[in-house]
Amino acid sequence: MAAPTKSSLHNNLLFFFFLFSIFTTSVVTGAHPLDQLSPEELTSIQAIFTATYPPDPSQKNTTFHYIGLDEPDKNAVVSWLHHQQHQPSSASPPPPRRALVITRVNRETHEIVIDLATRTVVSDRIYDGFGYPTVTFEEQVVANLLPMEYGPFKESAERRGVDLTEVTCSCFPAGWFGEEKKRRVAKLQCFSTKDTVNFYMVPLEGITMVVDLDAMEIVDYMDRDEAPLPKAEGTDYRLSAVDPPLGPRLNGAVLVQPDGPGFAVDGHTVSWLDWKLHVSFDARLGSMISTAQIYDPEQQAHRSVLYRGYISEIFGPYMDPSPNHYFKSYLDVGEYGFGLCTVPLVAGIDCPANAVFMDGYIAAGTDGSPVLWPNVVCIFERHSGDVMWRHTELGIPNRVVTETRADVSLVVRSVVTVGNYDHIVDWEFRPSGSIKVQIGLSGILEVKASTYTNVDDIKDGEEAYGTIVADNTIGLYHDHFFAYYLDVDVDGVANSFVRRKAVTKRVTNDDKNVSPRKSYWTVVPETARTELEARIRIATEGPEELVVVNPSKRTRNGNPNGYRLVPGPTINPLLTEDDYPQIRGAFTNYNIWVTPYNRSERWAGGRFVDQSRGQDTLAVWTQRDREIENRDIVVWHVIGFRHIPCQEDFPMMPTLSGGFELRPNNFFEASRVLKVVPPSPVTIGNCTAAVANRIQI
Ligand SMILES: *[C@@H]1O[C@H](CO)[C@@H](O)[C@H](O)[C@H]1NC(C)=O
Ligand SMILES: *[C@@H]1O[C@H](CO)[C@@H](O)[C@H](O)[C@H]1NC(C)=O
Ligand SMILES: *[C@@H]1O[C@H](CO)[C@@H](O)[C@H](O)[C@H]1NC(C)=O
Ligand SMILES: [Cu+2]
Repeated sequence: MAAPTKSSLHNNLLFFFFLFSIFTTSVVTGAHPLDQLSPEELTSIQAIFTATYPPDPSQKNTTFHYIGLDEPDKNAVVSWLHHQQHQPSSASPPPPRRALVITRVNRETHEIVIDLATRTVVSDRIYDGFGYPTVTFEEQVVANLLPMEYGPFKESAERRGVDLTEVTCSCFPAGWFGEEKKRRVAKLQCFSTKDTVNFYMVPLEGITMVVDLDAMEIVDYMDRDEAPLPKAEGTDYRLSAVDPPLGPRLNGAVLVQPDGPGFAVDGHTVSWLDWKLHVSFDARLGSMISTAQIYDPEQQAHRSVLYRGYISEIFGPYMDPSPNHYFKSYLDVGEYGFGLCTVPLVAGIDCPANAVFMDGYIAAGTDGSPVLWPNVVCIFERHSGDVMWRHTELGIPNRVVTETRADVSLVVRSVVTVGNYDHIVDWEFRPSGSIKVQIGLSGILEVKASTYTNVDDIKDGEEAYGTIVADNTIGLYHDHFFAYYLDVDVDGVANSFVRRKAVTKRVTNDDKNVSPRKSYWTVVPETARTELEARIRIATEGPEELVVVNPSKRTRNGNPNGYRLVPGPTINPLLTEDDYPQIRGAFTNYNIWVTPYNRSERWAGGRFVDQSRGQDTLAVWTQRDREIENRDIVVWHVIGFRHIPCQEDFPMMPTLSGGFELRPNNFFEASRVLKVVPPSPVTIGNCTAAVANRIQI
């Protein structure tokens, strides 16, 4: 989000992935129709593609921008799953495995669907609307090197006293600012790597290039508003390079699970306690949770909760309108690919010692062969040190009753690094039946170089568009919006979205009711009938509880079975609705949207996001105001962080986290944690797990 992408950081990563690109074949027993494409399938797609479109030497080579599972028919997946659970002995045919392939050939974007069983191209559609597919790593690598051979840039670098061997450049999406003409371009800006790996803190301010990505050449050059090169000293974040004295020092700890992990992984299906969920990885969307169900011992059935959940799009507009920065308004999922930008997790640190890792494969670039993306997802039991539930009872004469239970949950994590920003993406499943979704922001701030070194340097009438975070360094104001796709299926697909509004009532005294109270609040539930009735700006609308219910299923006490969405941090956009970035990021205009399920509507910012013109966003789809009552619905939750940088964000940012929760609401007859058996105390050899000591005072 919000970040220069590509860059030498990614060059190195690409190199790293190539080292891993010899893949192994494994036999997957628990195949699931939503499994990501396997390396064998990707290789087979490559062969089918080449057989159908023999290479034409007279033409420019094809580039693959996306290869992934073509979303199977939901009804077919649901009935396959149902069959698996109820008649596991008899085989049920899974829906056909199909791939969606997005290519560019001769400056045209193709959307090709390939059937893997019949090995045929089912359809090949040329997309000639606005917007382009995800930029490939290879394109970025090539584009980022263009300035090194470009005369005007070489002169600018020399004038700044910067050696070209100590320069790295990054591609930035160009966005759309009202231009009529279509041209597939990106912007380039460069940084100094002299004396630091944290080159983002040392921009060659004032230089912006435009590169035509199809012709792969620089077509526009600007060098203006030059500012001094900020100093590299103190920016390097590697422990080995941090200036002493270091401190404070942390003590170590170990996590051991003598009985092994409490979860099982079969193919891509994870079982833990009563939960069963599918975890997959997509080049565009990154990690995805699918067909999450919870076993209900009372009903003796697996009950559906979440058909699919993932980050559908992000929006990261920056607030400096000047020529070198105005275009920074990122839609990273569609522009760069959250899967493509997913990085290998560091065992023991990014994920605890008891984690299990999953790999992904990505096929993109000129070749289209599968490349292993190792350790893209980790799954672990979190022993958080928090309390799952407790009570101390002091109300019974001569007795004290204390019951307390440690909180244990199952976390599915991935890390997406888009240029400077790192996103820690967590899906946490709890014994209570709740799903907590969290995003952590870390990495490096996006800065611009400036003549300012002190707030007193900013004269009246001047704007810094950010905070002076270090000498000659401004951390620009910006927002981070995350649009989550939540295809909630509360015990079946036909659901409704209910807004339980809390309203103040005056106490009316009559003969039967005489109260000294003047007021109270009560609940007025409103079921949203159509899309426009379900759009919510949380900050400005009254207090309400948001619940997805299954209107045909009730508890014995008559309450509709539901799952409640406890919203995350929300901000409202402050750009005007006619501003180009906001037109493209219009899916952030509300924090909640509900749409009828439609397999084509999966990406909140549209299918082709790079240089899109905002014609294919969630905000546009919902204008049809379709019916959403008692049908298969999708909830879109847009959370956000307004980032006013501060000096503690320099030279790197301590993680800032926030999230939301999907919590059972009259889904079960009673608390789901009452009967959860706590873990036995752990003993290793002669040691017993440490128990906190009393501090003597
Ligand atoms: C096309 O690809 C082939 C094989 O990778 C390569 O040798 C050739 O130079 C490419 N042609 C163009 C025009 O890029
Ligand atoms: C499904 O979504 C696509 C894209 O927004 C739209 O063209 C189509 O009409 C939708 N189908 C239905 C039944 O709403
Ligand atoms: C530790 O355990 C071993 C065998 O399990 C035993 O021989 C030894 O005495 C124990 N040491 C202590 C300090 O309890
Ligand atoms: Cu930020």
